[in-house]
Amino acid sequence: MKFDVLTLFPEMFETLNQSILGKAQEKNLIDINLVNIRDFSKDKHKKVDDTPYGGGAGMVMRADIVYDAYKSVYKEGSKMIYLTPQGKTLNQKKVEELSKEKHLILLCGHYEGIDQRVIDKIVDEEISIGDYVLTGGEIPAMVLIDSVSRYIEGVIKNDSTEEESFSNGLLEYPQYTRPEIFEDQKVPEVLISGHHQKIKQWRKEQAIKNTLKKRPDLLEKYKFSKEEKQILENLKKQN
Ligand code: 58G
Repeated sequence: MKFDVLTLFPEMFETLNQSILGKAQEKNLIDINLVNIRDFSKDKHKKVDDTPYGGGAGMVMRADIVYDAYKSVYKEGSKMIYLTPQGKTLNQKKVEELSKEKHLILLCGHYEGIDQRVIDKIVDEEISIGDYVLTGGEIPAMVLIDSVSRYIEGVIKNDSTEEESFSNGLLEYPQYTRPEIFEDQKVPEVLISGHHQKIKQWRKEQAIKNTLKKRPDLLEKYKFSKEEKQILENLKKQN
């Protein structure tokens, strides 16, 4: 998967060279290319923004400069995404969908945003990471790159994207590691038992219990198997 990021602040993306995404880049599983929009300014002061027509506070990024930056990376089949609070909220389903694209171009705005004419001309999809306003689209772009990269074959070990939260529609079961006793709390007995079938059953029960307690809204859409319905009924009786 190739990501081209159009931004005024490419240095902000250095954090993506760490940890799992750093490894994924070294292995060429993902390619993150940063394009500094300022490089496309023709102005001697490298200005990229101007005052809004009609008046008002702040500055707006110029359409022509953003368009030139876009043309430097666009190929047929590229998907162009603008990170904006006006976009559709990102969720795990959308993340999985985006992971099937070959080339994503991510447009990061700053100041009061970008001239609407270039957005209308080049953007395929507007995406938001939640209902709040940020100073720039860079952090949302990084959230998108991180979440999408986890679905690229080889980026994370094993097949853990399939079992985890939101992919199956439930929250995760709790995890434990050494020491076996921490501040008088023992690791649940079943996990040390070696009974794989029992462990599986217990984890499913914990996942449903967790979801019922913390995110009951998720259960409304969830398609329960017969076995899971039984678990849910038993949990409801216990409370
Ligand atoms: C209003 C305010 C419209 C994404 C700012 C456009 C981007 C939040 C998100 C903007 C963002 C999000 C300028 C700064 C976009 C531009 C950018 N804020 N919730 N801010 O994903």
